[in-house]
Amino acid sequence: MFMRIDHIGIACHDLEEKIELFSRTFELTVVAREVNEEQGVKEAMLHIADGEGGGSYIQLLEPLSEESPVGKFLARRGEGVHHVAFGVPDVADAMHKIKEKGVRLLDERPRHGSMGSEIAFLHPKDVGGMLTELVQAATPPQNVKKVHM
Ligand code: V0V
Ligand code: CO
Repeated sequence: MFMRIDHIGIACHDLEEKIELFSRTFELTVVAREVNEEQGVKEAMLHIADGEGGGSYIQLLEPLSEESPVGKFLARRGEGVHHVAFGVPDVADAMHKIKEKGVRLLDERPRHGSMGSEIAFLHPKDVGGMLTELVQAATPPQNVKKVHM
C-alpha cells in the first residue's frame, strides 16, 4: 500500500526561523510553500529525495490559529514531530482499504494537500499514537520551485 515516506510534518511556532534552521543544518532546499486555510497551516516543503510516485520531504508547519490542529498540538506538546505521511498510488483506494480494517479516518474524502497532492488523515489513537497522513502526489508536483524561497 505504501510506496515511500512522503514527508515528516514538524509543528513549529515560527516557520521562517525553522526553515532557516533546517536548510542550514541539513543543506535542504525549500521547493514549495503554501497557506492551507482548510488545514489551518502555513507550510513549507524541504526536498530530500525523489522516489516512486513522488518525492520525500520535511514539511514545516506553522498554525494559522490556536484552535487549528497544529495550534492545539503546539499548546499541548510543544514543537516537534506532528505527523508522518506515506505516499500511496491512490488515496481513495487506500482510505477504503484502511477503513475496512477498523481504523478511523479523519477525512471522509480526500483533501487538498501540498504541491497539488490529495491527502487524508488517520486517527492517531488507532495507529499506535502516530498521526498518519496518506498522500497521493500530483504528477508532476505543482507549484514547485528548485530555489530557496
Ligand atoms: C492529537 N493527538 C495526537 C496528535 N494530535 N497524537 C499524535 N499525534 C498528533 N499530532 C492525540 C491527543 O493527544 C489525544 O490523546 C487524542 O489524539 C485525541 O485528541 P483530541 O483532543 O481530539 O485532539 P484534537 O482536537 O487536537 O484533534 C486531533 C486530531 C486533529 C488528530 C483529530 O489534529 C486532526 O484532525 N488532524 C488532521 C488534520 C491535520 O493535522 N492538519 C494539519 C497538517 P489523549 O490526550 O486523549 O491521550 S496539514 C498537512 O499535513 C498538509 C496540508 C499536507 O501534508 O499537505
Ligand atoms: Co502533511
